[in-house]
Amino acid sequence: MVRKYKFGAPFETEAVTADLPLCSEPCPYGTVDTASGFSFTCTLGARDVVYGLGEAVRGINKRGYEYVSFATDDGNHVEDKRSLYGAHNFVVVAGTPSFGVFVDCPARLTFDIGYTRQDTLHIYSECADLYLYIIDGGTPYDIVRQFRGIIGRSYIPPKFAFGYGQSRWGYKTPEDFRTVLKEHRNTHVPLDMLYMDIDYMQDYKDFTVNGENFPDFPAFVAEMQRQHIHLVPIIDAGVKVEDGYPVYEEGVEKGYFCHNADGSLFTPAVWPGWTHFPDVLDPEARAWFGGQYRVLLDAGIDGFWNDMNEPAIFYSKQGLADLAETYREALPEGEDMALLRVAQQGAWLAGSEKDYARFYHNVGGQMVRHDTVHNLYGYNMTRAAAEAFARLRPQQRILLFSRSSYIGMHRYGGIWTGDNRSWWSHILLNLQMLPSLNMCGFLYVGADIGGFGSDTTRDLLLRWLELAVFVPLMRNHSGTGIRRQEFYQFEQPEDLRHVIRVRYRLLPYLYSEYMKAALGGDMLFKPLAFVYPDDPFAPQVEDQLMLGGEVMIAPVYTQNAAGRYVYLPEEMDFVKFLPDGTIAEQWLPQGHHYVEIALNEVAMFIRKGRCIPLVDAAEYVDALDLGTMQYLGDKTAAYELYDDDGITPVAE
Ligand code: MIG
Repeated sequence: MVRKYKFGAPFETEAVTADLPLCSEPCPYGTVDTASGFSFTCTLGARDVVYGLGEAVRGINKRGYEYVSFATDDGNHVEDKRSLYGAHNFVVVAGTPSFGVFVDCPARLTFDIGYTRQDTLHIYSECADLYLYIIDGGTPYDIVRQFRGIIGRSYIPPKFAFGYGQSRWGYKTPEDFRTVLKEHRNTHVPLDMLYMDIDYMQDYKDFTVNGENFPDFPAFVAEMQRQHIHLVPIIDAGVKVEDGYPVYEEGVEKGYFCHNADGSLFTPAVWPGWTHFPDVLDPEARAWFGGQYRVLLDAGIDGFWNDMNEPAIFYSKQGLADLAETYREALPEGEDMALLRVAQQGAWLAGSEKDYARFYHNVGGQMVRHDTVHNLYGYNMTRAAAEAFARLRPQQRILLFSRSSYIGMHRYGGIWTGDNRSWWSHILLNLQMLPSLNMCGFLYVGADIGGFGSDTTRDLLLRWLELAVFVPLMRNHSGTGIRRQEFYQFEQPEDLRHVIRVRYRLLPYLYSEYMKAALGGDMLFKPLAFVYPDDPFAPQVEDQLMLGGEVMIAPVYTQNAAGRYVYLPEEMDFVKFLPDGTIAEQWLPQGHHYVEIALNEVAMFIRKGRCIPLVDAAEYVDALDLGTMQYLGDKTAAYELYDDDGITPVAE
């Protein structure tokens, strides 16, 4: 059962699509206090597990730390980070009984999950204008499915988006892209997507292409398409301030950018230099901004990634003015002190709270201060694009994912989890975020394989790929200036080829399970305890996941390991894709096992009484041949395959 409560005058985030009556009875599972701000408090049983929060650090069980929903551009995803790029305010307390809490609040919100007191869940915000949803009835998994039922259907990407993609901040010229493609095709390493980072643009201007490097961009897009490659350009939130740039000029003229309290335009600096933020919370401005994607669609583009939409701010004009003021004040104290204070304040300029409280959105004629709706920006930037695609390309699915997000955005696009590092711990973090994201409706998700920051190593990349083989968004991406990490940069590239090819062998299965999850309001990745609710050990498993209805994954995520310990809640078929193309299968009984998994093997487990389809690998998704299908697992079982043309939008 879902109970909806209203406090104050909430901002309509449109996270929830179901039309629910307001509940007037007291909240059954916790104490709500709105005397000053909002506060929800409840007691946690000694063994209760708390699931949820989507994109956040730490484990599948979120208990024992404090998390803050405030979309933040922070590329240092260490354990004590309270905020990442998204704000996903849904948790499920698995106890007796279990219940779920969704706080639909677009301002800063804190989840103290047994942090201050180990037996207390405390959710609070300065903002007291919000909707609260309390969900109960059944297991944690049942509660998640009820929640998914009220927030609308998850985004469905085109089928090609389940292929492998190569990305790098630094690819600039057509030659750069051709080289990557050639390396893949020459050695038959599958590839469906090449991602274009900010360097394809003219001076970092959205919806422009560098004319010197790409004198005929549509021809280049067509050249790539002939080789079955989809180019996926990045779009940033900030629109460059530059006379003669039509997006800037039209946005100013029509009043579509965010403004200061005095009505002047808010001017943050991001990659293009001075920019304005399109006011995507205003439906008219949103439609206008979405319409800008058309120039790239018309060039043949069929996929995009939306970046910097927390929105990230390097500094603002007003922030610089404050800095100058600090400098002026500090000068009499002597040069050293002045420099110190200037340096300190300079470091605080990026993503500064002050800036987020300086600018306004126009929502139905009302001035809404940004920090009160901060977490909705990436959501609505992505919604702008998706709504435009529905208008401009009604017969076609377009690939779309975003860095920042809020629940509700899952209907419009996927997400990637931002600037991770080439750290072993980030393979595990990648795995642990998957079920949490799925709980919040985000199914088309993935992390930068190999790590965005820091120098990667061959073994790290291999192990990461061996997880990513199962993850919908499979993209190798890295930052500029660090070690290159395309598969062909390493010795014995045939091992990397083998792993990537396994993805394509499994692709019909993964697509089928993805579609079933999207159409059925289900999770693709589940914690073990969701599937085995009576298993006493399952709630403690933090490094294995159930995938779809048939599979369990348990990747190796430590360096120099020849295998790992794994827990089987029931008898399972231990499957290994060996580098020579053959498959080893071994039925293992319920219990704890040590399994050997070499660096160039992909391992997975198939549940008792289940089987999965498998096809021959191909170099791109369209070349997969379902005629080659065979089955793995229990050969007496049947598997119901979902398939479609992968491009026609699926009617709701
Ligand atoms: O400030 O476009 O997360 O994937 O390569 C960095 C350059 C901006 C951040 C994204 C990353 C991308 C990078 N961007």
